[in-house]
Amino acid sequence: MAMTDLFDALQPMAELAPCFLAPGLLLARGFFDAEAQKRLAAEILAITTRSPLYVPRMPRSGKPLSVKMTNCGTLGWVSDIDGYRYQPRHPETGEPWAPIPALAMQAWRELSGDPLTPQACLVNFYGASARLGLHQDSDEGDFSAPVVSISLGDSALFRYGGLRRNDPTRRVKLDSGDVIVLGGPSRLVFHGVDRIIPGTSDLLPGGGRINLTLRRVTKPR
Ligand SMILES: O=C(O)CCC(=O)C(=O)O
Repeated sequence: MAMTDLFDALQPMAELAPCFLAPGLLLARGFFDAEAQKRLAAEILAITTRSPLYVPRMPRSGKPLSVKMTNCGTLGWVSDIDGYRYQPRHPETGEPWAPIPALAMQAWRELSGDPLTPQACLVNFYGASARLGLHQDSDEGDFSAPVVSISLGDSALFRYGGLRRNDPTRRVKLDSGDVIVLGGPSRLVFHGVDRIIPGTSDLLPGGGRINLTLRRVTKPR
């Protein structure tokens, strides 16, 4: 086989092989195939009928975020005028969160390297103009477990930097089915979503993007 043919044959595998964007920051492209994306998206949409998406607000100012949120798991992350926290019930309905879907748990098992199960799965919904500013995921009581972040629907421009807000940043496009893991030295890197690219996926009725972040919240006893 000529070198160029070999390169062409290996290219799709290379594109799908998980790769590190930085130490501890893993990108698993196409972790979920089209069928699994459909099943997971349908489960999340069903969860939003039980635990409706709501508009989170910034602590103190009460300014609304452009991303809508809900959760599944035993704990859910909420943000309102009183601050950021994890709680076992939906802030508007008062009901417990639904269990985390099995497919999301599969991503955690296969990619996190953590033997325990996540307690929280934050569900972010991005409409065409939503974005998420640069931040750290630091409200958990245990940073030994990574954050596993699943993308579904329209592609997003994901920005990541270092451990200080002013560290240089880079950008990577995340497509539906991609999974990112922030662990080890990258567990607390600043990251955010500059914007989504509307019309890049027909997975979600009406378009948009869903991101799921699985987290272990408390230290194991
Ligand atoms: O939507 C994303 O890809 C990132 C979500 C995120 O940064 C978060 O939920 O903390």
